[in-house]
Amino acid sequence: MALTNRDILHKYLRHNKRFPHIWCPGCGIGIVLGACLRAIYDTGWSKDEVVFSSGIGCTGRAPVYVDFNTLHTAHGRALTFATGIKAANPKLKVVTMMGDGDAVGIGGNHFIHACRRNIDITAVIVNNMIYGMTGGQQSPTTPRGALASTARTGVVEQPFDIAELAVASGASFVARTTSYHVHQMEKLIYRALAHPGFSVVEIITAAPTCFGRRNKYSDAVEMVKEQKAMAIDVKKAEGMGFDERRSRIVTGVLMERDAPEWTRTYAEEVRGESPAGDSGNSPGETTPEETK
Ligand SMILES: Cc1ncc(C[n+]2csc(CCOP(=O)(O)OP(=O)(O)O)c2C)c(N)n1
Ligand code: SF4
Repeated sequence: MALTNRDILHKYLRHNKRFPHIWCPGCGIGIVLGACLRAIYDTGWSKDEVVFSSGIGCTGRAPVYVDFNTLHTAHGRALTFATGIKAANPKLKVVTMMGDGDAVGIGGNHFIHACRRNIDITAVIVNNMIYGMTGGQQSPTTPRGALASTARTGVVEQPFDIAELAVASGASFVARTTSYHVHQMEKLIYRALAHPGFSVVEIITAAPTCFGRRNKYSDAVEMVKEQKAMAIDVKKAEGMGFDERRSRIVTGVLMERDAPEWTRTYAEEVRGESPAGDSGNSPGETTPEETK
């Protein structure tokens, strides 16, 4: 019998040892973590074959609370550790949860190269558009004009579009949603986990304390209502020009394609192993689709 949401959280959270958690009331990071756990449950993977890693930040705290093989590493280095683990043991299912600063600020170079390499890791990026843990400094995704502790009169730079950056850098599965769209979030994370290559799910996330308060949102509810209003499905956004797309949150799957996966290519071309090699979702192994 399938577990309820509550059972799934109890199955995977280190609730007896590590709680209470550090996240503010209304922060979307817990919503994203819950969706990750339900998606992992749906894959049928055992706790022992999952590696859950992060860098540093409020988002980076997530692995502390979950009962997989976990790594809480250095700011911006989540993908370097994840890459090392996947390279050493391609059978492991490696999931990395990062904040926007972790992923495309200090870790930006690692991010584009993980995309280019197309290594079979799932990157779940909580884009709350600010450096949360350190008190609200401008990040590479803070919108133009938004206030931050390091941008007292408003940000004067253009933000990165993380999902578009991932597509341009070569990631073979790229999707985006928001902390309002919880069911879509869970489905997209599941599809990313099932995808044999570097998969990215960017989640525009409400951070009421570090972004909302400074930018005059009354509460987290107002923030997620705005996400709902700004969201547009990727198919409906197809005819839009650059500026119009940038004024909305384009949601759904932006890229999904077959492409050579790094651990398989390495096994075949460097180690001389047979094409059926030992990458994460190799033929003959259990895939999420089979276990669903
Ligand atoms: C090398 C290094 N530089 C800076 C810091 C300080 N620091 C810790 S968390 C953080 C920002 C986190 O922002 P983000 O990655 O967006 O995650 P969030 O807290 O918003 O979830 C910074 C700058 C650090 N720990 N290590
Ligand atoms: S400081 Fe910001 S990102 Fe961190 S838990 Fe609070 S609301 Fe969330």
